[in-house]
Amino acid sequence: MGDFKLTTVEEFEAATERLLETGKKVGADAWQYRVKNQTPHCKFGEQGICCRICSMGPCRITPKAPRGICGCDVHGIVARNYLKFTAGGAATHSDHGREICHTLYCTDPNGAYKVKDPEKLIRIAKEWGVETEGKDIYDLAHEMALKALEEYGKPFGNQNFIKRTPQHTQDLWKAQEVAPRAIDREVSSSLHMTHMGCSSKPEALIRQSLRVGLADGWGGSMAGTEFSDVLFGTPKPIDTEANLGVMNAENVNIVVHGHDPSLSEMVCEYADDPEMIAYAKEMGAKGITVSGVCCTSNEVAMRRGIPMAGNFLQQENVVLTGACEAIVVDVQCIFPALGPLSKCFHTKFITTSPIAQMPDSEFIQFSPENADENAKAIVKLAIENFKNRKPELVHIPDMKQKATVGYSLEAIVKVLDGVTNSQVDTLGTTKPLIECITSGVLRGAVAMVGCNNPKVRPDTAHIELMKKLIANDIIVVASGCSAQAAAKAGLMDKRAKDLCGAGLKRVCELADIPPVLHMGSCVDISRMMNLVAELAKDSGLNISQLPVVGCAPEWMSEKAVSIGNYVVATGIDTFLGVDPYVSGSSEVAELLTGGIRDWVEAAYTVETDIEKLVDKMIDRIEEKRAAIGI
Ligand code: BF8
Ligand code: SF4
Repeated sequence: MGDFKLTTVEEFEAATERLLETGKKVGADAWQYRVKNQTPHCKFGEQGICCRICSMGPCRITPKAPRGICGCDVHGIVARNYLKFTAGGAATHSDHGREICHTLYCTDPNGAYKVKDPEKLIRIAKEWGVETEGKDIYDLAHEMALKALEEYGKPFGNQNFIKRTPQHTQDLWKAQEVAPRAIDREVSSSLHMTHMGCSSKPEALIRQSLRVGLADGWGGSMAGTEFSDVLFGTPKPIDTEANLGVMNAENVNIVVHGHDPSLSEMVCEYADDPEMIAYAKEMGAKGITVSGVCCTSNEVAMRRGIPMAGNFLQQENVVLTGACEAIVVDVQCIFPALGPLSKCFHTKFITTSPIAQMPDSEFIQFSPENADENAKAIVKLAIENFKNRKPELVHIPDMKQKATVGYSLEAIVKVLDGVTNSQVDTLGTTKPLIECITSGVLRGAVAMVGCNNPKVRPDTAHIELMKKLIANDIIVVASGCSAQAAAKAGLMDKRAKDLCGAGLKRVCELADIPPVLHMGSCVDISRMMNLVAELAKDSGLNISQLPVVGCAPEWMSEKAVSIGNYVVATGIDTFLGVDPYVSGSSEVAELLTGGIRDWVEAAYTVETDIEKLVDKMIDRIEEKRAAIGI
């Protein structure tokens, strides 16, 4: 292994402690302090048994008060809260997808946004039955953008992308009435169902939770992923680095944070511009370093190799380095704390989206029409801020790992093609991967996704689970903050193959891949859905029969619950390390962990003990193998 060694969570924590010391000097607040003020949490909220959807309430359910004023029982209240939570997540992912479709509509051969992957655009157009022959690629892009936007409000029919699933899945969804219709309709119907005096039957509310989740996973998120690839290129394996040490004390540091690549792509573009680099030098810096936090970081890491400064609970740390000239954000998962925190330093906190406006920020509204000039203005602002640094506050932890990222479905199919000795021409199929699984070289796969959450020691669950899975010859595909946890630890370094069981190690060597594959941001969990759909079709199995499970051990957001619902509804058992506010209702908990299996052939497991969580996943994978006789 040479000098390769994983970075431990203890080392992450020591680095954070040192940064918090800097914070104390300037009177900065941090989530580590706020969490103490917020705990213990409200028990009613934790169990999901508080209802405040009408002004007769809030009603809280106790043994003495088993029903709200309207007569709703605890099961109705918990299920309603769960559906609202899911709808929030589905709306958020899908609105991101919508923005991408708008950007696609604004593509112009001479403009800021171009079509970088015309083949993919043509492939999706053919899939949707759109004539491509002899059409100018930009005309096609505009036509497809309109078609994609129609998916949000189509009056009839289901999401186009669900045709990618095996027929069995489509039949099941139809029979169970969970096939997703127009995206906006599913979100609206969910909010209609949860209005005062509508649904209070847990089965109906949970069924709609699956449906609105599917509108996200096979609708809005998938549009986000697919058309981002068309716009910015389909990711291919690329080398990068992860953790705070990617920031450079001698350079102007710009940190991009959020989710929508339309902004970050442009910022990266201008940060690379020789004119801007010369300007940075003029201002006393050696150059410009762009790094990222959260999913926008995943997007630009996958396509440009831009280094990842950290994940969700590390967002304050980038400012605490004292070396961040600008933290530029778009939407989602952005701490409002960044406003007051940046005021303690010289950092410019730049918000750019009308969707995410925050106090103590500079708002530079970003749109496809002004992308060029505003990205340039943002980069300039950061450069001009370099001189305002306080050298005595600058400390960047010397901590980073190498990572190979960029494993889109297309890339995975390509790299794994070299693994088996199959004589048939398997190019373009997942058959080599299936052979690895059926032969037992790989036992199965786990999709590790989701956030950090102070309820779990940050990153520990992600890293410990992955270590045990790969040691057991289970390949891991990761996205979102889970992927960044893996990268920070070193699990996306190809040398991590030495931590694998013999089978996975061999696959890593033959295919020249790390054991944990970075599949992108959270909307890119749609890539994982496409992967399992292809695996099922190529193997002749149902998705639910594949030895594959999903896991979100440190999740926190509404989006994560929406994801969980579409992953389960697609037929993949999903393991959660944090309870989704449903413990107050035995009926809802039972439905989610068991009853829905009768509808969609998969269900949730909630387990807060990490050791038990990983063992349960391995057991489930082995059960699935046994059931299909491999
Ligand atoms: O969409 S994993 S903390 S950054 S919600 Fe957010 Fe969670 Fe990170 Fe990306 Ni996903
Ligand atoms: Fe209370 Fe019913 Fe109103 Fe909810 S809908 S706040 S349970 S009266």
